[in-house]
Amino acid sequence: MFRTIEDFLTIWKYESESTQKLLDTLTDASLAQEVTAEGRTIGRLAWHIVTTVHEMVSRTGLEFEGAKHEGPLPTSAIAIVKAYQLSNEAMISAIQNNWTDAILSDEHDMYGERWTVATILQILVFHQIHHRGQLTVLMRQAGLRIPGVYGPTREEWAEFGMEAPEV
Ligand code: NI
Repeated sequence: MFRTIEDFLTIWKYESESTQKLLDTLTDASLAQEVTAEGRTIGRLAWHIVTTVHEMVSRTGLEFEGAKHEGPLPTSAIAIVKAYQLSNEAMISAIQNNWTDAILSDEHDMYGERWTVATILQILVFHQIHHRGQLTVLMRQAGLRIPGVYGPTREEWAEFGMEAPEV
């Protein structure tokens, strides 16, 4: 649980850079990749990660320019990457300019429940990690090179001239 804004920003810096790194490896052709007919495509899943930044955090009343949930699904990978970068930068600067640590205990209506701002930020992080994991699987199936997040991926071990260790 985040007790200071600085704690969140420190965690978010690593998490958002990891997401950015993953989105950077998307290609236009990969966006339509899906595993099952009912499942989200890569493009849809990536866009969900991007738009959640504004969708979730703006429920606190914080105002910033971010890619909108209702907006059209981009057909180019670079548009998704750019939208994430801009939404993220706008959110961080709005937080830095408007919030103090005391705000973390404010409560807001969230999806039929009452969540503190600290909880909202925690869920933002967990939600992104959850979908980033799903995206990683779809991207690997699409033949994309997967960057490591919490440790090297198979591709990165190979580039070190090593095999990924059995765990
Ligand atoms: Ni979701």
